[in-house]
Amino acid sequence: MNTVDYLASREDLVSPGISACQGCMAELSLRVLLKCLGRKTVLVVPPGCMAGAGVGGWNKSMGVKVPCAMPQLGNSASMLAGIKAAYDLVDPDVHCVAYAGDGGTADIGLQALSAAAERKDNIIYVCNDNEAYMNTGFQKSGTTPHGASTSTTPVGSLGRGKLNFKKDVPMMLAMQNAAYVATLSPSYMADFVAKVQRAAQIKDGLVYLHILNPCPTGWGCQGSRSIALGRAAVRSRYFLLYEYRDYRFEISAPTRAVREPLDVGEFIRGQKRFAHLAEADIDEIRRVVQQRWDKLSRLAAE
Ligand SMILES: Cc1ncc(C[n+]2csc(CCOP(=O)(O)OP(=O)(O)O)c2C)c(N)n1
Ligand SMILES: [Mg+2]
Repeated sequence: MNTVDYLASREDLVSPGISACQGCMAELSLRVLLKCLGRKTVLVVPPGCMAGAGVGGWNKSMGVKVPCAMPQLGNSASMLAGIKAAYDLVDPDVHCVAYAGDGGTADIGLQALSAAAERKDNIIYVCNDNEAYMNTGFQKSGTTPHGASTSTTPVGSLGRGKLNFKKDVPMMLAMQNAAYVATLSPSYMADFVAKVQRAAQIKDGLVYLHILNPCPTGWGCQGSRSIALGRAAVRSRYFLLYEYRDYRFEISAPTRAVREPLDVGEFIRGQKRFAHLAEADIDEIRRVVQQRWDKLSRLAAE
């Protein structure tokens, strides 16, 4: 069955009326994730855009049609590990899933996530990476890219956006030998669905899925461009699609297909958070994009 027919045949487990922004890819990714995993899923959604949009519930009603709890921003993985331990006594096939933002993953919740990977807790931890603390007003996170203007890395007489480079959380989890690590983009749905289906089969430890979800409100672009931006991120090798399992890296088909990458400027231009960047700044981003690609290519060749 092709991806469109498959998704059309699956139940949408997210309520229709949640209040995410126009063009929010985090909402689309969550809908697809839950379509693939099905009703035998328990969700934790820490504070962030998705909880704020009503996924965790609003005015005594639920935002999703599966059990959903809101952990603290820093303890999604440990709370989920406890939930999983309890469900294992009843039904080990229930998927215990976290859908956490990049701030809650790369910064505040990193210790809990790393500990769950070490313990080999059989949970599915999904990072909704929109590259900043969006729900609270666009503060810089560990995964905000170099050069991006945010409310805590503003552009002015003292600053020109974020100075440091993006933390590479999926690579950290791979180096910790999590059971399955994958990077996903909602702009490449067939690849996205295949990875979630694979994740659902893993029984021997922590699954970490890292999704780059364009955020029109925070990135400063039109909602109608989200899918195209996600595609440009992959085609410029700004965001690399790959999987890790059993000490092996495999570059995924959409990234493998990029023979002549788009210039990363194609991804950057048109986003207000990068509007101040000069060509020399973009060169710096090009250099790191190339380094990351070279590193992944070497790892996948081993
Ligand atoms: C320990 C702690 N610090 C700060 C907050 C306030 N807070 C609530 S949501 C949020 C933003 C989270 O950002 P991210 O995890 O990237 O999710 P997004 O909003 O981008 O979806 C913050 C800082 C909190 N709830 N807990
Ligand atoms: Mg975020």
